[in-house]
Amino acid sequence: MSINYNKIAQQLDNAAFDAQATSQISLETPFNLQESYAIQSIVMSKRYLRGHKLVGLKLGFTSKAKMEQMGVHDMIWGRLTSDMQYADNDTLQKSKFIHPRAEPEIAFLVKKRIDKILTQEDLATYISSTAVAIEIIDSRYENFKFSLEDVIADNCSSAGFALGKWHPISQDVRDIDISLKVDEEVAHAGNSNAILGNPYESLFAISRLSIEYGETIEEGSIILAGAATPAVFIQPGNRIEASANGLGTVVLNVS
Ligand code: OOG
Ligand code: MG
Repeated sequence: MSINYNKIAQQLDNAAFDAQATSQISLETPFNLQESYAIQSIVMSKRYLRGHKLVGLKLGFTSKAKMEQMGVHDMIWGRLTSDMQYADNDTLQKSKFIHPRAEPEIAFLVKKRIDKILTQEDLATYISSTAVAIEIIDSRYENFKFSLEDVIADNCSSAGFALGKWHPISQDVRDIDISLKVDEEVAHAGNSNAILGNPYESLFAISRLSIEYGETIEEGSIILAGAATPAVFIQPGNRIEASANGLGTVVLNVS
């Protein structure tokens, strides 16, 4: 059976645009990993045509906590665009989303276009800074239920993010406590080493994947390493705060 990539991409783009959940695609039309990234590319090209700019990449399912929460088994990557970015202490309107969830993340800022698979020795050359972040994920699928292929096609549920203050990359982000508070109560707490052993591994992984998939990572790109803890559903009135030892905090308010 041949797959209509554009039809699937349109279905996902409509769901995001209308903030209306859609049915899980793979249940009707099975597709493989390569095809899921091809569909993600088409979804993104529709967003670029609406004026959204590519500002970075994100990894997902880099921790056991996230894989177990969502019932999947492998790392995924997606794209971050300009419209997704919120300032620290901004307010986001829940009605623009379907069923948004928040998770604490570690972010990196790219200093030099990445043209090789990075190793620890390359960090200071290619990465300028690191920060704590909140990621907002909002699966376009009903009940946040998907296969690995479904979620990749849906740009890995990417919907928003806010960054704390940038710190120099010399600030070590290995083995630090990271937590998410909702209305002053800790919802989830974890350790940054839950992310692939340590968050730098996410950088090494995305440098490899970007070469594999032909996506360049330009200077100034933001990279999200993937959540170390499960995500929480957010509701109007919530104040969401992520913190990481040595990196400070970042806040999003929900209206
Ligand atoms: C997919 C996004 C996963 C992460 O940090 O693991 C992700 C999802 O859970 O809907 O962003
Ligand atoms: Mg994430």
